Amino acid sequence: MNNIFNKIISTKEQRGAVSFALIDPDEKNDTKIKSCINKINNSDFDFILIGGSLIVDSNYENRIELIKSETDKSIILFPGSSLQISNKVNAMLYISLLSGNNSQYLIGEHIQTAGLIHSLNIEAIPTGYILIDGGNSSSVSAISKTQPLPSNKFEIIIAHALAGQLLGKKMLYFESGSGAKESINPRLVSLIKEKINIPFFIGGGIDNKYKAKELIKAGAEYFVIGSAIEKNNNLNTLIEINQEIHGKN
Ligand code: 1GP
Repeated sequence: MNNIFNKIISTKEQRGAVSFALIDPDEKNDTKIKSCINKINNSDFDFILIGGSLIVDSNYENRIELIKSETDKSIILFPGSSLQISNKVNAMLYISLLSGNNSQYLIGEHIQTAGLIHSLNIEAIPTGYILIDGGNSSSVSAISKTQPLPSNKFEIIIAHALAGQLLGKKMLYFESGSGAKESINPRLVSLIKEKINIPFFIGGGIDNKYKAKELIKAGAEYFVIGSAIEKNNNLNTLIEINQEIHGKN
């Protein structure tokens, strides 16, 4: 059962690079969900990721339903915890937080829900998640009670990535945190490309075409864009970011 994983890879082969629009199914976004999906549908994103740090109320699953009803893009869960597991999606990132050494997010949450995921028959994509300092404090760090890796310690970051690859993860995710001041350094992206041979997401703070361009030049192929979608009146920015990602400039 690798339908969505295969679709991600074949999208990369067809389009050069792949963009993932991240929506936080959070109460604060209730008034915005429709306009966010509208922008996502009209700016050439390839997939939708749904996830956030918290579940704040009982409407979480309803919001997933709403997102599904407003788009024909495949929807992938990017869960902040095992409480967010749902079978209303096409697949989920089975995320293991490799940085920070908190066993709860490395393996604990996974054990609690492995039986559930198995019985719901959800496609789970094993993903090693590596949090890197983005210049400001992040929700991931606060919730997981872990420190991000220093952004200038490339060797340490690569060691985490290699460990993830050796452990058999299908993908890696280099995260600077939602709304990061500094997104992943393009020089780090080039080094990851040199050392790692599994596909990897980059996310956090990618909010304009210039950042996307630098990251594309460095060899990034799987982009996650969240906060930029939530801002008002920015359809053009999203179109421009996707033009860079999909080589239309
Ligand atoms: C957060 O990497 C994602 O988990 C996206 O970050 O919200 O800054 O785009 P932004």
